[in-house]
Amino acid sequence: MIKKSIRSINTQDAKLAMAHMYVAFIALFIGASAGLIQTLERSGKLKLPAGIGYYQILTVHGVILGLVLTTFFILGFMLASQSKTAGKYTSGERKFAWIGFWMMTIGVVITATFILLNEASVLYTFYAPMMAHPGFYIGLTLVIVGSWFEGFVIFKRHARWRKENPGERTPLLSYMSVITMLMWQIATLGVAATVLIQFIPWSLGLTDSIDVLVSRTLFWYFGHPLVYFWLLPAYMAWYAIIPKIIGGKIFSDSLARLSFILLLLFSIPVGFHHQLTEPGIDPFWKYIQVVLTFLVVIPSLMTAFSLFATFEARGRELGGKGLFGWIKKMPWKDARFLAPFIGMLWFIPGGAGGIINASNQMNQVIHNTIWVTGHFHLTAATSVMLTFFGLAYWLIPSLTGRTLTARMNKWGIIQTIVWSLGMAIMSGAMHWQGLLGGPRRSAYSEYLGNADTAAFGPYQLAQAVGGSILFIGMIIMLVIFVNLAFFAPKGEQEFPVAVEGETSGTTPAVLENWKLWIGVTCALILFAYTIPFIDIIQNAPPGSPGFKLW
Ligand code: HAS
Repeated sequence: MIKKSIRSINTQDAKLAMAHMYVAFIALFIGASAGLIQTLERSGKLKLPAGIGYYQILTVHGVILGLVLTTFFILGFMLASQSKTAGKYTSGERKFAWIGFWMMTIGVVITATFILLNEASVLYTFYAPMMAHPGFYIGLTLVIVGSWFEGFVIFKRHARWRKENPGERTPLLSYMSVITMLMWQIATLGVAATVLIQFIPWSLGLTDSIDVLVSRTLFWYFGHPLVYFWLLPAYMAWYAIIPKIIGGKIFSDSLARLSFILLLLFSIPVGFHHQLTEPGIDPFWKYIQVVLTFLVVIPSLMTAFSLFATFEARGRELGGKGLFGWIKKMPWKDARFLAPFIGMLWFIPGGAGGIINASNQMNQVIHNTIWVTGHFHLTAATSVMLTFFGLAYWLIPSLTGRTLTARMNKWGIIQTIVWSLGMAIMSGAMHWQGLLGGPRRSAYSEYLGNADTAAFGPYQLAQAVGGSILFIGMIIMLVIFVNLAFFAPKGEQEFPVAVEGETSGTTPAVLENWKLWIGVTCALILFAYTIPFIDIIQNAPPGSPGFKLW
């Protein structure tokens, strides 16, 4: 008998979420292929043909993976989660989300075109005084404005749920989506300001100089919350989905909400920790932002505590004995669990590396070295990406009305192992080479013939080996994606959403007081940025004429 295809959420909403997934996985293919080319080029194993430059490939890699894959996957996942837990969107809301989706997609095409034409090889941070073609900035603006449209849909759906269910606790995944998008909307104001007020007029020739420090400060005002924008959806999965997959319950709904509130408060006023070595910013304000950075570590430690509690409680329920007996009771053969769990494990060294980065004195050692590249390949490209892959194993079939077969589950396990192995080799070598002073973002990384730096050879080679293994991991992931989207047997795949444990207590209503939390977020931002920003503008050196790439 042919099984019927049953989608786990409203069909129209599922199509909307899937549209995001298609773009995300095409981006994975393009971006990860650029990553392989880069490691081979850096290690001297490949000479790029046809005048293609190292920085061009690096820009493709950073923009397509860091900005496109993440944003599309995250929005698709959040729309699906909200539709599942708060209920379907109205046709008006859905239309608004589609407008956002198309704006983002057109923006990506415009940006990618100028990168491919080698007129925007400015990397994903597009630091002035490097100047790209105006099309690059215009495309990025469209991506951001499109994402705002989708953010407003998420806010609207949440508000509608509250109106429809007065006095009730809101669905956790919808609440978390609102916080993630609030953080994103507030943070992207910084990048929108620098692009609209500084970069676009400058690249169009309307102004003849740019204030470099203002542009970098506005970028990093956005850049740190950007990395939490990647992390928070992984935390959504860790808090609210993984407990269901292991057959357990959420340790505490209030703790989960509180940690998201703290991430909202502290992830924005910390951008200076990316600028610790930069002149022109008063050290006092760098110190204040480093203190705030250490505060943003707390919700991650709360998350680790909560996850341990969930795993241990479930493991003991299943008969696990002793301090670590629960580990044996986890569903290791389920790719939906294994991939995110390995992601969590990698977040322990990844997070420790972040704490090192944030410590001023140690930052002087690692800043602008390939250690930093190692750090974000552990946090973003491993913890977050393995969680996203783990989500895809059930999310894609549940959106397309198909099922995850035992064979695809096995491939998911292989993918997790391959990805971890590749990343351990590549990121490990990056960390080590960084400690020895190996620079990041340099096309001249080989140092052939230089007695001191020729020692980097083995590390570069290890990165090429790790990068090649990761490329294989990416291909396996794409095969699984295509199978789950188009070929897996029709049927119904569970959309796992956990409920909280009986002992977790009631959730305080103050956690849903948006005026309060938005107010405190703005106050903290004003406190951390107002005086140093005025300082930067008042004491600005003459603007830079810039270096034109086109
Ligand atoms: Fe970072 C640079 C500081 C987290 C990404 N970071 C970057 C860049 C990126 C990035 C992309 O202070 C480069 C930007 C560029 O291009 O220049 N980072 C931190 C700190 C944290 C941190 C303090 N970063 C992340 C995350 C990222 C990310 C997350 C992406 C997703 N980072 C920095 C600093 C720099 C920086 C400086 C600038 C460096 C420079 O000079 O350029 C913290 O949020 C980390 C807190 C995390 C923890 C870990 C908690 C562990 C958990 C797992 C529990 C495991 C379980 C399983 C339960 C404290 C939650 C256990 C099971 C068993 C069996 C054991």
